[in-house]
Amino acid sequence: MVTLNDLKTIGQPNWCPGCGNFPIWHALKSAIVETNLEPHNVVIFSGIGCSSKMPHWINTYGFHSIHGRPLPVATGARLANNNLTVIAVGGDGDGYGIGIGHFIHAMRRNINITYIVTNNQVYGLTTGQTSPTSDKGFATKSTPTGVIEMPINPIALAVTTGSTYISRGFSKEMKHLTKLIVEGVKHEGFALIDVLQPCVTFNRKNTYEWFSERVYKLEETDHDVTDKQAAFQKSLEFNNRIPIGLFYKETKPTYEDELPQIKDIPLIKHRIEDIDIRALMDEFV
Ligand SMILES: Cc1ncc(C[n+]2csc(CCOP(=O)(O)OP(=O)(O)O)c2C)c(N)n1
Ligand code: SF4
Repeated sequence: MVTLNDLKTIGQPNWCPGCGNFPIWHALKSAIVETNLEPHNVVIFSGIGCSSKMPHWINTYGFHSIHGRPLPVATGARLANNNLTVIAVGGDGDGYGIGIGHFIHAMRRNINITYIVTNNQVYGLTTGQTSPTSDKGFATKSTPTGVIEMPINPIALAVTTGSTYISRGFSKEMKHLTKLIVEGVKHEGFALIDVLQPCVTFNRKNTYEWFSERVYKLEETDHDVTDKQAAFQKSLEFNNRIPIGLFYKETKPTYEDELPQIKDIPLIKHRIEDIDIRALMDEFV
């Protein structure tokens, strides 16, 4: 049995005291323990940002990539060895800004990756600039008179671009978040877990208190997680009431399932001597 102790690293997180990344880190480790995933079969990919330092502090395999690129690197790993559990982590700037193209294409491919976005609605690591999910009017050092654009709605985007597991967690609800991650990891296909993650240093608007006054759990309503239209309707709620929990879930073949080359045997197990290329050579040479 895997324990939390097995996931301990020598270093400890250096996030600001009270940062919403701490409960996400704990929830991810608890989810690995709950699903009894052996650390050597798990790879956590990240981009660049405060939350992207996470792979350094969980004793699985990890890859701290470049800004906005955890998903393409994770996709490569998953295609090379689809026996691995592949998890990607990054901020809203990382995934919904510079990396948004990768986000959309990973969802429409339905590649089997769990993607946790620590959505603090600001750039934390670079000391507090506006992000793609900052609320309209939010004033930062990069937008001193307030953001003009409408924020990206990641849940709506996920519903319309084919993600087969779409959820939102909240840092203050760690057990609830753990359950979302457990289900996301077990899900066969692309799983999005967008997390409301207070940045206590650079976002003084979307605080723990601000979210606590607004969040409610979808599972405590009559929301039907198989109803795409209902999921889209719910995705539009982000004002006085903010839903958390599972918005949508669907079963369909993953990208890997549709590739006969790797469906049954992972690419890394193919032996070059087993591949007969004579017919191909005859055709082209
Ligand atoms: C190509 C590139 N552009 C810009 C940067 C500078 N940069 C580093 S982190 C970051 C944004 C961090 O915000 P977010 O992704 O939301 O993560 P957080 O720090 O809030 O967790 C930026 C713009 C970079 N490292 N690489
Ligand atoms: S700057 Fe914000 S996101 Fe980064 S560690 Fe501090 S509180 Fe967390």
